[in-house]
Amino acid sequence: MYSKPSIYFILGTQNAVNRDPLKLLEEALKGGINYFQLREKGSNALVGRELKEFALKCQSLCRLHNVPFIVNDDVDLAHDIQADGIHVGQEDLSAASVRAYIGKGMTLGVSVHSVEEAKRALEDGADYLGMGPVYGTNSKSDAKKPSGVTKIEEVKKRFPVAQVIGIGGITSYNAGPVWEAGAAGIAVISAIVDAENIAEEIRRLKISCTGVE
Ligand code: 3NM
Repeated sequence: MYSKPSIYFILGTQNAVNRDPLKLLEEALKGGINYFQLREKGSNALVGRELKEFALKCQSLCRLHNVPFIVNDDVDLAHDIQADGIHVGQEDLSAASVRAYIGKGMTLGVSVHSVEEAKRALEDGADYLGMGPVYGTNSKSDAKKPSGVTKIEEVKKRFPVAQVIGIGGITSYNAGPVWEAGAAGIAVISAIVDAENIAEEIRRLKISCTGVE
């Protein structure tokens, strides 16, 4: 499903302080991202009708560029607006119950941190596994200790066909080992949000995979 190298951009209004998140998303779409996840978090997070309106705007932009639109955590919102996918963590609803709710047509991503969690997520019907943090990150307040690419290697060894997306502190400078560990994609927030030239950073993120099977 995930053609390598997939660049998976994650964004919420909290990541776009003093900036227009829709402009950031549009630039990233024009730059060639392959997936987009709306992840609205924190004390100032949009909720209710405002969140839905914002989500619909993100979804329209993604559709224009033919990029799947994935919602983090909020299964009801994803279902309501017919998102292309939903991503859940270990603390959220169980992957099995999410899969039962959304049916087969929607992509299901699950964050995992070990071979055991990966096994359960795959049995529960996950289409891809988010694995991180690979490196240190400032974008997730409750992030676990970075584990480098070791966990990705372990999961790929046990489940060679699993679609793994590495996440956490990844930039075009340090993405190489993540591809080498077998990731099909890398998910980023700050590499794109903080880039001086978003299209150029996306190009470099893709090039960082060149030569890696
Ligand atoms: N999840 P950045 S790390 C959303 O480890 C998220 O599961 C993580 O942002 C995990 O690219 C993370 O700025 C933040 O480090 C990724």
